[in-house]
Amino acid sequence: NRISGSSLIILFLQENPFKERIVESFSEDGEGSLSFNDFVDMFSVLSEMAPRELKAIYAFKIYGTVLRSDLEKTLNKLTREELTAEEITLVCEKVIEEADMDGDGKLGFADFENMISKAPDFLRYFFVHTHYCQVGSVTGDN
Ligand SMILES: [Ca+2]
Repeated sequence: NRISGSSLIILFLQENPFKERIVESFSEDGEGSLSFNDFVDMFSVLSEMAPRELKAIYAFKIYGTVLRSDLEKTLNKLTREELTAEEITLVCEKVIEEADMDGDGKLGFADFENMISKAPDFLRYFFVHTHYCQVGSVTGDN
């Protein structure tokens, strides 16, 4: 019962709090309209097979520099408040602790690259987590 790539992307765009920025990042005309080629690019970045560097480039395009408060807000939205405030704080602390190479307390491009090389699933989590939530298999996936 595999969901096709295009319906995955549509689900993802419907649910993702960053959808406008995501669409803008992939839109070649920069105005948020997606050509067929933009759509193909988007799917290849979202796929598990995408090179890490490409994922890092797009992650940084989409999310920009990430502060801990951004992470907390995103996690809250993505998990639909399934996690307690303490759990969210813990997860965010851990993410920053592990990923923040230069120790400035926020995540920049180098930190994204670092995160993705250490945990290739990290980005997948941000990209498709909402989808997995919908089909209820987020915990059963590991
Ligand atoms: Ca940093």
